[in-house]
Amino acid sequence: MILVAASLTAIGLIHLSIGENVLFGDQMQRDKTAFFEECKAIFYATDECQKFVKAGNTLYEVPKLDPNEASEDAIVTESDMTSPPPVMQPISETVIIPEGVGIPGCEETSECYLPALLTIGTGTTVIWENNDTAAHLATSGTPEDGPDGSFDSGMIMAGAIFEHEFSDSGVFEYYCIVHPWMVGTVTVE
Ligand SMILES: [Cu+2]
Repeated sequence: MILVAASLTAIGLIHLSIGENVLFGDQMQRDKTAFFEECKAIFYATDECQKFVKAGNTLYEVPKLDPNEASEDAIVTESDMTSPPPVMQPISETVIIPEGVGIPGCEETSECYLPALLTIGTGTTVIWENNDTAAHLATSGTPEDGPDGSFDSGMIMAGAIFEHEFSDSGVFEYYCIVHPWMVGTVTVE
């Protein structure tokens, strides 16, 4: 509710400032036109009126507003429209399979995969990196119910990696088929 109110206020302020700038620019133009009419009435006799009879100006031409005087809002809007869209960077997260997890014990502290609980956004690629001397897997599912088919690394050899990109949100449990005490969860938001 507060956020909505704040953004409504912000929109209101933006409208106000745009409105004022338009009025301000309009007023400037009116002033210049009035000044030109005064000069015309006295046949450009004063020094201030001489700018209307300089070379390049016709007698009936009102000098245009200097582009440098254009409001900052207009400049910002223009550059926003012409700037290229942001480039999406590939996002990845690494899960380490630590040394020694082929022997039970790591499950007591939930350290068979590091981190065992990983939360990512959709489109993120998770890289399992096997730092152990034995081969391991990262297979979606649970030791109790078996593989669920979302992803399966197959054997990740010592020193090798397995990558999987998570396109859909959800909670993905996984485990190591040959060392079923090794469990982890990827939560995709
Ligand atoms: Cu294993």
